[in-house]
Amino acid sequence: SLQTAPHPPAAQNGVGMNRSRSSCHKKGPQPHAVPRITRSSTPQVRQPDPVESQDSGPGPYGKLRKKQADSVLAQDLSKMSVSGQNVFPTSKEKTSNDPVQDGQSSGSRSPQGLPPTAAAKPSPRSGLASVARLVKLGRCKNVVVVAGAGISTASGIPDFRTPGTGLYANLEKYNIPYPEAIFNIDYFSDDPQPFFSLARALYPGSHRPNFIHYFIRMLHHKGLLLRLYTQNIDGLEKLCGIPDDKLVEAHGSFATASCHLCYTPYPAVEAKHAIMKGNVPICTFCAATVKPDVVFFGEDLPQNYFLHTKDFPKADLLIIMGTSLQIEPFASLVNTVRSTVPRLLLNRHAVGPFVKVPLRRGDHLELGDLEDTVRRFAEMLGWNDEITELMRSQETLTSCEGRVMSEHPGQMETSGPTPGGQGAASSGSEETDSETDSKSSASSNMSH
Ligand code: CNA
Repeated sequence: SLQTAPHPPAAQNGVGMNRSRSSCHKKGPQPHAVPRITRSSTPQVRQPDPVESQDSGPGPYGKLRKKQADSVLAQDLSKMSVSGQNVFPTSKEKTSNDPVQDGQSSGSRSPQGLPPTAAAKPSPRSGLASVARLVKLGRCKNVVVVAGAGISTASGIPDFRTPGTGLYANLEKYNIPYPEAIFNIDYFSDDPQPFFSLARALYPGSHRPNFIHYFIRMLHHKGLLLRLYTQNIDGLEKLCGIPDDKLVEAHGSFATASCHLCYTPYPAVEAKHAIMKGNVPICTFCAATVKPDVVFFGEDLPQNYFLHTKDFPKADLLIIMGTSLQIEPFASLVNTVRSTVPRLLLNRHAVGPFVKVPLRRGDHLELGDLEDTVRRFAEMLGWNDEITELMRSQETLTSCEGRVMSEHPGQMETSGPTPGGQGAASSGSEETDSETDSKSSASSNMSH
């Protein structure tokens, strides 16, 4: 069973406080037995690694499977090696071309933290290629993806921590004393404007999903996606058509809104209109400020977050993309897959457990621009054309929806509760996932 996160360290520096939506009786019967976990900006107690005891499970690296391991696969994955970017460097290539040494490319496990050139015998394949082989061999049928702001930078949404472009580097316009204040519920209570100005930039509508989102959707399309755990609040995962039951928006979203004090639901579309116009939406029940249901520091994560207790032990591949793994409980979550399950980090730099060398057996990292990396990954899997086609058909679908919406405003936008009941979901359609795409190919990059 899950532990509720201890008092968030964020609270120590005035960032957070434990507030329970459930204990505030948001709606209907709730609390006591309901497990809670709150969002925190710094690592808390690490969640236990379920690991060794479960190694005999039926996953691709379980003892059962190990006995019948294919030798090429074993060569790829169990050798302590670090590889070059996609290709094994020839003797003619200089050491400085070694991407891991350069701190900017791919690798698998390096023994005893030795530099790549001193590693036992380098694998002829990069970590990315090794994982692609696993997928192609049908060894990964329960893929869990953990994603962060880096998957949406290609859509034009800045992340938090990238120097220069990240939101944390551009805080002047928000007029806040420290970066996390923007998600501090006390601060919001006092002055909602900093968060509302960020919200105006992030509100779904002005950004489109990019190739990375559609790659994840393709994992689902192929029946391989167990679940996507995203920290993002931009709604692009839904917009690209990943269905609700495959998605955990762990930090909430703009799809619903409620009073930040009494949690009385408020129509999301009305909250959006008020915020976009620079007004403050007011709770009809207690007159406090309404906020979109984005999870602030110290607030409870949504209930479906607890699916992780089943998903992570079941995963046979973990892909971590575009996150600095600075926010708990996500940072610890990646340690809860079985120890023999491959973990692939796709990011600009090593983060979380991937910082430590040697890497855990089965850990792979591919460093560089995420969209480039994912395109190469898709290429290795032979999925590029399908993804392009999926993007084309989904973008056509959502632009049709957009037209309907502009003709009948409010009809498709609200997915949150309305005073009279549930609004219609605006998430992407799942229908194309159950059918073979037969539409004509077209289009290149639709990420903007
Ligand atoms: P972060 O701390 O800003 O980390 C982002 C990570 O992605 C960093 O390690 C970057 O190096 C990496 N990255 C960014 N762009 C690229 C790229 N093009 N190629 C490769 N790597 C890249 O953000 P996290 O997601 O780790 O932090 C979680 C916060 C951020 C969540 O609470 C979100 O709500 C919040 N956030 C969300 C959005 C969004 O919804 N799009 C935007 C900004 C912040």
